[in-house]
Amino acid sequence: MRVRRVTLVAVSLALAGGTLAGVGPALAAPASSAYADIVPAPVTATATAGVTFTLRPDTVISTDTPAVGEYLAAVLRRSTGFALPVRPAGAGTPNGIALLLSGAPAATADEGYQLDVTGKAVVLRARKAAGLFEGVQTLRQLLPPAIEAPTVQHGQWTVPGGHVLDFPRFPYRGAMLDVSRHFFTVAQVERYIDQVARYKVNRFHLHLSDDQGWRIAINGWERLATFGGGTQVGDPNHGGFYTQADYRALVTYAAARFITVVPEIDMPGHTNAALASYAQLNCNGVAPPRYTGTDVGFSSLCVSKDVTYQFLDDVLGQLAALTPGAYLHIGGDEAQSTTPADYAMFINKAQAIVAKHGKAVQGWHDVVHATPLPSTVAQFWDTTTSDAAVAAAAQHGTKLVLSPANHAYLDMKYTAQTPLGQDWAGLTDVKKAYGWNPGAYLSGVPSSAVLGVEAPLWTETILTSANIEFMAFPRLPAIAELGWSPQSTHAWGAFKLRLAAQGPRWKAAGMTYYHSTQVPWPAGA
Ligand code: TNX
Repeated sequence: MRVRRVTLVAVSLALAGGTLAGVGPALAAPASSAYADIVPAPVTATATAGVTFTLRPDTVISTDTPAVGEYLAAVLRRSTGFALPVRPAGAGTPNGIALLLSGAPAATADEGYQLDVTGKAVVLRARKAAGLFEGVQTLRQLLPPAIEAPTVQHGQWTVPGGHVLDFPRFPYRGAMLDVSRHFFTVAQVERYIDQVARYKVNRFHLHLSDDQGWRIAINGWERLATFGGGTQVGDPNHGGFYTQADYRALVTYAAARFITVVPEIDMPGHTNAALASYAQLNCNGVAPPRYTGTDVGFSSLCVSKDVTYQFLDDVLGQLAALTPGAYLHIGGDEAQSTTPADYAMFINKAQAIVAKHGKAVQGWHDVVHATPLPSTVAQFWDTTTSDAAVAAAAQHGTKLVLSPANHAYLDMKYTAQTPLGQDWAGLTDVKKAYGWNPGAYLSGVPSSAVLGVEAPLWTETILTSANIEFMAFPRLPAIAELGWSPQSTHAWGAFKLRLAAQGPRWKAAGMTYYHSTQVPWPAGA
């Protein structure tokens, strides 16, 4: 029998000379093909017409990477109710589902994978366990949406035949959650980590301290958490904090999803919770009251006191010991009550302390006004596309993570009617979230200076997991796709169709999302 291979993704279309804007229904993938619906868009994906793999109760997951095999089995068992035993990979032709660290092309590098689905087997190959994990996320999207349900469903669990070769455009694909303005429990954070992992996000930035609450226990400075953690926006009586064991659990949970936690202690501004907890951190020796409003830029650690640097050494030292990732985020944004000279001196000292504890600094892009160490990463958050100081730093070797507030901030309202969120950076519906190119965004900053992208979710107006999901979906997948997919796949017309196909998956998973009118969601999703 002759097998018809339909090339689905835009890369191939571009090679064929088609301009992406001109891709019409005739060239577009068949609506029925799940290979056209993968988010983020893969490098190449081809469906094999007439071929289907069917998951059965006794389908074996054979693998040389049990952690990823067990992860996949756990995802699939929830909704199928199947046993799906996980076994060591044997010699010979794989059948069932095989996850293998052999035979993947070099192009798959650290996080890429190759997926082949035939009538007999689903074979996922990668060079690293991270690649198998990302391939598993693709495999989930090739199964029917009900696969995402938390309880057993009746269904035909089929995967259409085909081939995927895939690897990321950028190494840094991040999501940030502000647990300071409102506190979120370990379970709530884990729920969000699971949701972002589906879209191949590999960094989780935790904004652990701000004016309204300090959220991590620090030995020797107990009041930071017990007093400074006792408030949140609009609530002087409730807050919360993570014990060091809680934080370790989050790091472990993320690591099992190949996500590195980037913890942030914001300084020298955004520190009222610390200043309220310890009078000696204030230049005048007087602790201010705790703060539950939403202003920014009014607080500062006392940059001229020795105790400030002892404090930094203790906090950053303990955080470094708890964090396997290479980076500690020191904030550095909106330090409006610190003079430029004091700011630069302070950031330089903080960088040295982080380095002493064996880590590198990530900071909001304001840190380029100090003297960035070669390892320092600057995270761009402004709404402009040109910033002379950032461009100069990039030319001198500073690497950038891009979170332009008018595209990537998940706390911006979608429309004027959105009940949650802010609008200082403008209204951001999903087309705008998606509508930029991280490789050519900032003038004077070459693509080679860009490590990747991050979607921050600030939580002044966000109180629940449903609130998080409403603001993150569908925009988080848009930012994740900008970080993963080749620029040649970038086309709003195709992306909105891929997003639409995610709706039923989110619904099956019990997630909340914003039904943007820009996306043709299927009926009932
Ligand atoms: C700006 S831009 C902030 C946060 C706020 C956010 C609200 C930046 C690094 N900081 O402190 O929560 O706007 O949208």
